[in-house]
Amino acid sequence: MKGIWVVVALTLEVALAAIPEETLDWWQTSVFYQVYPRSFKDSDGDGIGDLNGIADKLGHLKDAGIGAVWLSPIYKSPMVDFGYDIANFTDVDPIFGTLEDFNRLQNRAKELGIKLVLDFVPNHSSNESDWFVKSLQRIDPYTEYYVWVDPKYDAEGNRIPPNNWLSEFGGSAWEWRAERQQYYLHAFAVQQADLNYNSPYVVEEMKNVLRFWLDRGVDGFRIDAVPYLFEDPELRDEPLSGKPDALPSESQYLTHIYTQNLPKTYDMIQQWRQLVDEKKAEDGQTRVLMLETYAPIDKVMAYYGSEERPGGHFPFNFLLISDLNKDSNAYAFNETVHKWIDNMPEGRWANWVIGNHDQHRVASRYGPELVDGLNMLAQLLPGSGITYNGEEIGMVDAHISFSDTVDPAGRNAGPERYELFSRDPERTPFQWDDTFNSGFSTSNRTWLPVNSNYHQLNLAAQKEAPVSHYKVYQRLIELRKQPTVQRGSLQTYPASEKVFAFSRVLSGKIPIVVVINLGSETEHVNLDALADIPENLVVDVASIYSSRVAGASVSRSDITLDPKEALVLTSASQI
Ligand SMILES: *[C@@H]1O[C@H](CO)[C@@H](O)[C@H](O)[C@H]1NC(C)=O
Ligand SMILES: *[C@@H]1O[C@H](CO)[C@@H](O)[C@H](O)[C@H]1NC(C)=O
Ligand SMILES: *[C@@H]1O[C@H](CO)[C@@H](O)[C@H](O)[C@H]1NC(C)=O
Ligand SMILES: *[C@@H]1O[C@H](CO)[C@@H](O)[C@H](O)[C@H]1NC(C)=O
Ligand SMILES: CC(=O)N[C@H]1CO[C@H](CO)[C@@H](O)[C@@H]1O
Ligand SMILES: [Ca+2]
Ligand SMILES: [Ca+2]
Repeated sequence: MKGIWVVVALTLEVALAAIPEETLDWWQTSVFYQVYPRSFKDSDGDGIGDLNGIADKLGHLKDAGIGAVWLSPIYKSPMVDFGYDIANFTDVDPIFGTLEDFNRLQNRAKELGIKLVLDFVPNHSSNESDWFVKSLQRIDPYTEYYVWVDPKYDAEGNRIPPNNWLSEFGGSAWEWRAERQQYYLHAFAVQQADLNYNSPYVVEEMKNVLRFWLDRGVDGFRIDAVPYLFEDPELRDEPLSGKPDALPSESQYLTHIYTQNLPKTYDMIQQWRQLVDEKKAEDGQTRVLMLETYAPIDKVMAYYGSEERPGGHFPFNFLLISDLNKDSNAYAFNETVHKWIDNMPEGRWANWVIGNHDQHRVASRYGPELVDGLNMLAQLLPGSGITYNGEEIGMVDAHISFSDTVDPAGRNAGPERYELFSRDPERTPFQWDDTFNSGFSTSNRTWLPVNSNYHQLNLAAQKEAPVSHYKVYQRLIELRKQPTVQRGSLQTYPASEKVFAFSRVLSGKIPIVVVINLGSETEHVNLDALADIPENLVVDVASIYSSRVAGASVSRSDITLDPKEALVLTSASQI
């Protein structure tokens, strides 16, 4: 008797209400697909991906069922940080093409019904930008465009930076410029000078950047490095983090209480939201704002804003990256899913990210056998699904030697420690087929090497194969159109230490259950604790090494799962 009560209480505790019936907007029902332009498709044989290449390959995204594309930066840039160092925010870099190419890409996307979202990188510009060059010379209104500060002097009278702040890419965040006899701030590379948001000119300039692209018809923005917008005006030293494995030159050596998530940042985001909402008021079409905010959960949630002053449509949910890995058990998965859902302000929309161009690939972090399971989580938990290019075919990190390393975060760390910081392994070219350079480029030298596993692992092969990561992915995207996935309630259930399950239930609709064996042993579990799930279930889609096929029967009360097996179960043979 007691046991039953425990189960019931637990079930009530973890069930989350269904979303009331209403018309969901495009950004809620779409999958967002991040294209890293340098690595997607090279159309002109210079070894670097470009806009015409993306336009050529939009058919793939349509085939996969993608509703929206987010392009990493395509703007004019010296490419020190591969486009995140922007010299002109309203022009396309010649490496990627021209504004006309951009128009063509946009028209092609419209034809296919795919929304186009751009990366907005507000924290810094390239030091090669016109703005910086004029600021260096104190030409107004550019004089205060950047965070310029007078030097300090040590006991021997040597000039030193104004405080201990560190760059994300290693070393002091301050760079001396003799021309101004001042230091400027750079939260990232020396060539990425932080813009000064205390200058009303900068605030207006960056709003004009948003207006420029909105007027050209983009469907929204993904905003880069949001926490870094403002810094402590008193320039106080940051405290030591005490992290044992961080070197004094490395960002993690400090706790970033004076350089990240300052209160003014939230206000700036709300102003940008107001700006995109004004555009929406013209034609009723939502322009989305997605925010990149690596931060503690309360600070992340605050970026949703309030009902009166909304912030982003959503801050990215990086918990499946930051809080879990291949060793996490089912209780940790349960906690992590709840960490987002339970902390999210009421009435807001969730999202699930499993990778991007800054993180080792999901297949490498969790092991290739769990890729389908992770895609099931990202696509079938409540909220928007996000996919980084290559995740749909289970691409893995490539090994890149130090001499081939081009990422400043890796180069700055040096040959001993570069593998801890380099983001090159997750940025290698997309693996289209088994022809030269995986069909990415005809060049003899691609900007990063193509992963040598491309002969086996490529999209064309996965389209041919009866069972593949790509086919699982396609089916998951199809399932997202079900009302149960769009609006159903969520109940999570760690069925054993190694088996994580969740259900999505909507009254009058077919329920969906996902069950994943995270472990390396066979597991026997029952899912009787899941409410409103019938005893007789059928497999809708299974992870690729599963011995089960679509349509196979499974009983709720007695399931045997192979190591790493992941299943989507429903109550009908077809939905
Ligand atoms: C950016 O590029 C556009 C188009 O080439 C040009 O009109 C504009 O003056 C440039 N802006 C800056 C700040 O260099
Ligand atoms: C930008 O920074 C790099 C690295 O410090 C330097 O070599 C270059 O001259 C700078 N460019 C300008 C215009 O200040
Ligand atoms: C799952 O997580 C929720 C939220 O933290 C918690 O209340 C519940 O007890 C967890 N379930 C189990 C079985 O650990
Ligand atoms: C690439 O290399 C091959 C073999 O080394 C050579 O035949 C070909 O001409 C090269 N192509 C280009 C564009 O350099
Ligand atoms: C995921 C992402 O876009 N990361 C970017 C955050 O911002 C820095 C600086 O602009 C880039 O280096 C990262 O790639
Ligand atoms: Ca090219
Ligand atoms: Ca800043």
